[in-house]
Amino acid sequence: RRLATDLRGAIGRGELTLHYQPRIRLADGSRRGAEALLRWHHPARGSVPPTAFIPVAEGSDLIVALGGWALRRAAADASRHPGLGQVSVNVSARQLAAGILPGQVELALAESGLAPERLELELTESLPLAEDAEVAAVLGALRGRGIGLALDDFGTGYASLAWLRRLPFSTLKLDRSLVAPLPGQPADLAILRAVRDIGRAMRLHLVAEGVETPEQRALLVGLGFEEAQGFLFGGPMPLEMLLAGGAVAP
Ligand code: G
Ligand code: G
Ligand code: NA
Repeated sequence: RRLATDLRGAIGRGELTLHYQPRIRLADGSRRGAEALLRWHHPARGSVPPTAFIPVAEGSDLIVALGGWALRRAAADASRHPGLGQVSVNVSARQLAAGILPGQVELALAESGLAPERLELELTESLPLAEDAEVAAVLGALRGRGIGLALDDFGTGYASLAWLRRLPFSTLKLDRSLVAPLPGQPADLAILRAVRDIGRAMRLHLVAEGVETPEQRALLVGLGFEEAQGFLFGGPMPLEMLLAGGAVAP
């Protein structure tokens, strides 16, 4: 059977879960929040990695249903556990294009009673929406509600400066390909400094992704970065593990 066919029924059969990756403050290693990441356990296929099923879902409106489920689940988890901090949920451009995102967000907030400030939406430029004035209006309204908006995968070539300029982001997440070369060459540090300056000038939260070593952490602190995610602090993990302290920085 096709993966897409199985995935279509996965929500109803309760096969999806969320894992959470801690997002920490570099200054003291305290947890500021967590990114929700979908996990799919199929009875016969076993654990299907998101890199296998997200692209399949993105190929159709299936991602809209998955995204809606993730929003409701994450809001419910965050509402039940204030210690989770701000919860960041990945949003597909398709959810925006379908005009469904505002309703999904309002449903998740209303059902859970979560304060809008505790929700952040992560967007990556996977579809060419930047020209769409309607998208800017929808995102502006969400920001106006107090919901955070993060531009994800910044520096990969998909998440562009034009998007950053046009849309009301509150957070910039540096793709891990910018962090991986560290300590690296002078050029690698120059790029990070430039991104830092853009983030500061636009008053954005800057999050460095993919931090794996204490040396990388020290360099990022020295450059003035304030927040990070990465295996050094903890990978994606079940909620109970995160709440039990799996998030504490070394
Ligand atoms: O956890 P990692 O292997 O966990 O996730 C791989 C990729 O899958 C992430 O980079 C992310 O872009 C995507 N992903 C995970 N969860 C979601 C989700 O709820 N919605 C969308 N659109 N993408 C997700
Ligand atoms: O782009 P996004 O943040 O949605 O990607 C999440 C993915 O990144 C997940 O698959 C997660 O497992 C992976 N990831 C998280 N931290 C690290 C890290 O420090 N190093 C590497 N190589 N991957 C990471
Ligand atoms: Na993300």
